Amino acid sequence: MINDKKVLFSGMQATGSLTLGNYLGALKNWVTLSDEYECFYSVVDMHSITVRQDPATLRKRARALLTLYIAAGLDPEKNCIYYQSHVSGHAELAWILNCFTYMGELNRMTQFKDKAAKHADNINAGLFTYPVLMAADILLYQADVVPVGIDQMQHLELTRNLAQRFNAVYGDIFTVPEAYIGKTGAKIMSLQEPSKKMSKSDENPNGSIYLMDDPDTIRRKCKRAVTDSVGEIRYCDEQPGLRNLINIYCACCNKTPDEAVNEFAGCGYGQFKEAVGEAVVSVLSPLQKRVAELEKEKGYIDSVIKNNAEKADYYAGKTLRKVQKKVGFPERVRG
Ligand code: ATP
Ligand code: LTN
Repeated sequence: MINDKKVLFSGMQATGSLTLGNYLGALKNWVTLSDEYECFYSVVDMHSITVRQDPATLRKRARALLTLYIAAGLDPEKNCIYYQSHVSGHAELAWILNCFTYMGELNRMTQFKDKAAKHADNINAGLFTYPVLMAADILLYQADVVPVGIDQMQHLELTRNLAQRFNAVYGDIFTVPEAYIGKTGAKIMSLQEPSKKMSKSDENPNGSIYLMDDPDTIRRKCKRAVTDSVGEIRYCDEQPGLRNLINIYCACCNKTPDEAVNEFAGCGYGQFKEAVGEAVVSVLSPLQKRVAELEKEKGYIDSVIKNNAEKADYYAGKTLRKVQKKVGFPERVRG
């Protein structure tokens, strides 16, 4: 607990351009939760270098992501918005947790298997131990809840196991976190291959709507989305493309699938796709405007970066010192 509130932690990588999936599956929920919890939202740049990055591009994207957090409605006075690499406790706790993680556990991680297959020329140890760094992110702040998309559940399960394993040996040190999966938008699929999740690293740009896409591009991508030949607006597993569009529409308009199906009963796919396009535009246009405004306020963003890194470092340090003492590191001599 911090200030009598439960603690929430989440993070996003600054790799690639963020998609509508990232927004509806993560950012949008973050904003809803930000009043109820004491929140830490990190730009997890240390995770990003598990895949080779161009330094200048990474720096630029990290700043753009931090700005986007604020533009999406997270107040940096109330929410701790910071760069992971500015708080050394993440790496320090990750090392200790590495020594409590079994190779077999990491071998089972599907994200590792996927990324190793994609980057066969660079299967580095960081890619393998990535979930341990993620566990450190969460446990460092004694987070109670972690809003993530379904794809991150396996990593969260590992985090819980590590917390319980550590606590079983040393007493109640870590809060065991719970995942928070939003009701709508938990898994937005590719517009071109509805069996695959919409991803910022997809090679086909028509499969994803990027948060910075202009209105015409958004409308065009929705219009071209893959559907089926049934020709009837229904929300079912047999029509995965359409179901995905309904999910997108509902997440953008805060409606339920039943409401959407009723609203478009008897309409053709073309008409529905147009409505989806407009719904997405109405969510993304204001967001893009706020990003453009914030980009001009350099001094303000810099102060957010500085103040929140200090705040995060303070809370991280508290947990880290406890953990270091428990595992037997000698206390520092101060003064
Ligand atoms: P990549 O595919 O390049 O690995 P990504 O698009 O999956 O990246 P992440 O940085 O891994 O993005 O995810 C950031 C957050 O967005 C996570 O909480 C993740 O669960 C969520 N997320 C990502 N894609 C989707 C999606 N298609 N639908 C719902 N949530 C998503
Ligand atoms: N692994 C996550 C990003 C991430 C994260 C975290 C999410 C890193 N650390 C801590 C929640 C909590 C991803 O790839 N989406």
